[in-house]
Formats: sequence, structure tokens, C-alpha cells
Amino acid sequence: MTAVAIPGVDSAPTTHERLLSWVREVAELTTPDRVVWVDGSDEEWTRLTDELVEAGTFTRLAKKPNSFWAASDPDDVARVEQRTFICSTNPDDAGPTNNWMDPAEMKATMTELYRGSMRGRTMYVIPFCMGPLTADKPMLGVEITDSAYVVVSMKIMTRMGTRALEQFTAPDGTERDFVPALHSVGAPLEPGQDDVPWPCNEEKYISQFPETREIWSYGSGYGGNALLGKKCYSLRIASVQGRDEGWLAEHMLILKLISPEDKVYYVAAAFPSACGKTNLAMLEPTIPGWKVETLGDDIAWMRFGDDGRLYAVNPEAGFFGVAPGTDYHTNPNAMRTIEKGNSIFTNVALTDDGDIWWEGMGEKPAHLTSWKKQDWTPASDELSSHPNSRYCTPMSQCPILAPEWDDPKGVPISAIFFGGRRADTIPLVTESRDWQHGTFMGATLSSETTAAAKGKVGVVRRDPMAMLPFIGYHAGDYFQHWIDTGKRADADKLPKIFYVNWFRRGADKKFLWPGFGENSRVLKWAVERLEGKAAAVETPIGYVPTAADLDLSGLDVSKDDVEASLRFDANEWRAEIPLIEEWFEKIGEKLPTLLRAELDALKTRLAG
Ligand code: GTP
Ligand code: SPV
Ligand code: MN
Repeated sequence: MTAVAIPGVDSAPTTHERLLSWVREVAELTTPDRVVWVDGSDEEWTRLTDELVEAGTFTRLAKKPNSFWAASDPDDVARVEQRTFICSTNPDDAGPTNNWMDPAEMKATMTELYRGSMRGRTMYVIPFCMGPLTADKPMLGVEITDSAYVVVSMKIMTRMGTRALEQFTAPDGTERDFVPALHSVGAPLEPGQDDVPWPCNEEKYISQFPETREIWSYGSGYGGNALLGKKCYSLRIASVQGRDEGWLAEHMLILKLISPEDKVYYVAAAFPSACGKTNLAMLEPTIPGWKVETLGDDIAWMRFGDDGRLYAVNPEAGFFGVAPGTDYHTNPNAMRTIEKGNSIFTNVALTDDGDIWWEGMGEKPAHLTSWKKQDWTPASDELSSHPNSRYCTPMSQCPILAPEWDDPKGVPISAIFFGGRRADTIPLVTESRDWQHGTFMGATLSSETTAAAKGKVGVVRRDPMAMLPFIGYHAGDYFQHWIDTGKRADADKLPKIFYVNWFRRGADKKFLWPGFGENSRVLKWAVERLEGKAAAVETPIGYVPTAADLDLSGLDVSKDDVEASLRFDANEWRAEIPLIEEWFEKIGEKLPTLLRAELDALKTRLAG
């Protein structure tokens, strides 16, 4: 075969053989006009953002420094779970909760899609590192993409470019391994053909190959479909690595809670997409003397330290946060982070004076350009911003960033919260009896679907550990891995597990609990439980506080509503049992017997 001469393909700033041969192979398959090795410099950012403005993908914001507005194709707005595949050799390794396809078959199909798919475009090679660059074993990846939007987003979300590439050679000179992540928007350009602002393809595939630790993504340019370091690597592939190596890759925020006595507690929390992680991660406590600092808002990798405690690291370097609902009242620290600029806003509305706006951000402006690039006024019956519109902003700009956020050792976790969006049944907070019971709470977690994924919104589904779309293997094996994790440490060193629900509603359909900064009252109760200082009532589902057990000083909410938010209702729980049974049926033979035993014990307690 004659090698195609593609400019740039051989001007690699590395001698890493596996990387070089993979880049050449992809270039020959996808036939881009040129190859660019991404260095992650500010000059490169300026060049690419200028090009994106020129192409009509970006509009520079007059009101925020070095920040841009983008509107996607109206059909490319969220993760596509129906088009997401776990391609293990054996279908049983993907399990009943994932879409499965044979790896060879998937590769054959996608190879034909990739053939010539970058024609007329630039192929970017992005070396990146998930988690601190200074880790003993840096978690490396390379994303090849034909989207400049992806390159600049990856600069915000990951440690990438030259500083990542430097880690590809170990101190002893050996080549380190990396996860190859291939991405194409699937929109080749014929000679002379005009580009569109948001190229993508109707046909989409988000494929993970867990055994060979590879990612192939095609057809979408948005979010977790395209920024492959995020869900594809840090959850789907990393969960498999964690299973094999004895650690956990989870859809969790990491926060640092500081008491008035300056005692520090680290809390990790898993809520499904668009259910409150970013908000809790940056919370501004309403109770005097308590402080929160943030370490991450979406993903946590947790490994045991030498002291037997579980330490968490955030693999990301930016926030890709849900925009609507974010303002100075709900999430002031997110607002302060984006005010500093250097951010990308996708599918929000654009104001006439060059700023961004979205629903929930105070008074409606008289005129906007909507995310669909149409005129919008307060009289319009459509939303100005897509419900899954997002801000992409560097963590380093967050005013409450914990100084230890980049420490490769991670932070020792004292408590884990699981939570969902449920209008009924689930109390504001419940403490598990032990790790195994907490694993049962996580494994049976349920939540109403949101706009973060394509499909119907508001349907209650089981979302185990908020990981349903992100577990890279069989959910039953994943539950077993959680149980085994609990056996690897002394019970008193393990984080205590709690189940929370900020979204319970009253008869008037309104939220019973005010949420946001007021969630600090729940955090305070939880850490006081760790200290043995707070009271709770033992119920069939675990330990639930009464209103008197929570610090409600200064809270402007009726005691009836707080009590209703905390209520354990045996009838609601009896109605929940068949749904859990059905869910466990679906998991099938790999359901750990200990979880079945937890369900049986719950049934007995509810009957008693
Ligand atoms: P992903 O980035 O998709 O993983 O979402 P997330 O879990 O980080 O969710 P986020 O914090 O962005 O919140 C999503 C939505 O939930 C926003 O519309 C918030 O306004 C809303 N929300 C967050 N916290 C609370 C809360 O305590 N109470 C209520 N009622 N709504 C909340
Ligand atoms: C989520 O959906 O959980 C997100 C957004 O955090 S995405 O990056 O699209 O996965
Ligand atoms: Mn998320």
C-alpha cells in the first residue's frame, strides 16, 4: 500500500510508536486535509476560537472575556443512550443494561463510516491526561477528532496538549499506555462545499471496547458524545479498569465540608444527570460558620489509601454544567466561575449586547437570540435555551476550589450520598445501616429522566449509583464489585452511605424542600451522624431524621413541609417493592445474593 501524504501526519512532537502508528492509520482511513498535533497553548486556543468564529460556530461574547456562544444542530443536543454501545466479546460482559454489539462487527461497521469521513477537514490529535499529571500512573488518552469545538472544549475539561504528551514516556524511558479515542462528526466536505456551523451526522455511534480500552465515536459533536475523556473514558472504560484493578470510577461530585470548628469532611455524591451534582459541589451553606469548597462536579475515581480509607480524585479539569436554573441565588459560585471568562456556552440564548441568558437567570430580556438562532421575546412560547444547554468553564477559576484539587493522592471520603429526582416515596435523607445496605440503596436508586439524554423526560427509571448509562460492564458484576470493595476495608474506615432526595413534592406539586444552599443542613446532619452527635429514627428503610434532628434555624419553610419531605411512608414503599423486584429480575443471575437478601430483609421489615 502506498502511504498517503497528509500534511502534518509525520510532524509529530513524539516518538511514541503506538501513538504514531495509530495516528497514521486513522489519517489514512479518514483522509483529512491535514493533521494538527494539539499543544494546548493559549496561542492555539486563540487561533482555533478565531477560526470557529469565522466558521459561524462561535459568536464572541462582548460581555465576557475570551468567551463564546455556540448553537448546536437542533438534533445534536444531548447524550444518545440508544446509540451508545459496550462492545465486549461476550454479550454477558455488557449485561442487560447496556446496548451490546460484537466488537469485530462494530469495528467493521464503523470503519466504513470513518472511511473518508474527515475529507476536507483538519484532523486534530489531542493527547490528554485524566486526573493529575503528577500521578504515579497518569491516566493517559489521545482523542483524534475533526472538530475544533471539541479541541477547545477539551482544553477546558482536561489536562491536555504538550504537558500531557510529556507523560507518554515514563521516567525509565518506556512508552506508557493510553486509551485511543477516535471521534468524527461524520460530515466530510466535497471540494468547494460550504461547511455548516455545527457539522454532525444523523447516524450516531458511541462505542466503547472495554477489553481493548478503546473508544470510537461518530456522528455527534456534543457533550459526552464527543468529549471522550468524560463519560466514555472516565466512566465506561475506567469502570472496567477499576473492576480489574480494585478501584471505583463513579458519577460523583467531590466536596469539602468545613465545620465551624474547622473540622474537614470530604463528601462524594452520585446523582443522575441533571439532578444536582454541580449545584451541591459548589454549594454556599446557609447555616452560619459552615463552609464548602469544591473538588469536582461530575466524576470521582476512588482508590484505597495505605491507611485503609477510600481516596477520591476528580479526573476532570473543568465544569460542563447545566445552564438553565443556574444564577446568583441557586449557584453563585458557578456564576462567579463563568464571569471570569475563558468559557464556552452551548445552546443557551444570546443577548443583544453580547452576553448569555437562560431560563432561571432573573428577569427576561425584551429580546434574545434563542438557541435555535431565532428571535425570542418574553411572549415566545418556546424556551430561549435548550434544557440541556451547558457552560464549559475551567475549574481553576472557581472561587471556592479546594487547594488540594490537583493532589494525585486524592482526598479521604467520609460520606457518600446517592440521590435521585423523585416526587414521592424517597425521604429527604436516609442513612444506611452499613456498606452493604448502602450498596443496596445505590443499586436500587431511581430517578425521573431528564433532558441530559435524548428521550422522554420525567419517567421514573432505576439508575443504579447514577451510573445506568455509564457502567462499562454487567450491572450485576458492578454491584458485586461495590460489595467486594466494602469487604476490603475496616467498616469504621469506609465512608458512610446516605440516600437523599431534594425533589420530593407536596400535594400542590411544589418541591417540599428548598434545596440548593439549604442542602447544607442535610450535609451538617450527615457529618454529625458520623460523629455520633445527631439523632435519627430507625425505620424499615434506614435511619431518617425528624425535623427536630435537623438544624432548621433561620429556614423560611413551614415545619409541615419539612416533615413531609422527611416522611417514611410504608404504603409508598410497599408500592416500590415490585419495581425493585422487576429491576432485580432484569439484572438476572449476576445479581449478588447479598442484594437479594437486602431486598428480602426490607420486605420483612415493611410487613412487620
Ligand atoms: P449533569 O451535569 O448532567 O451530570 O447534572 P448535575 O447532576 O450536575 O445537575 P445540576 O447540578 O446541574 O442540576 C440540574 C438541575 O437540577 C438544575 O436545573 C438545577 O437548578 C436543579 N437542582 C439542583 N439542585 C437542586 C436542589 O437542591 N433542589 C431543586 N429543586 N433543584 C435543584
Ligand atoms: C451528564 O449527562 O451526566 C453530563 C453531561 O455530565 S455529558 O457530558 O453530556 O455526559
Ligand atoms: Mn454528569
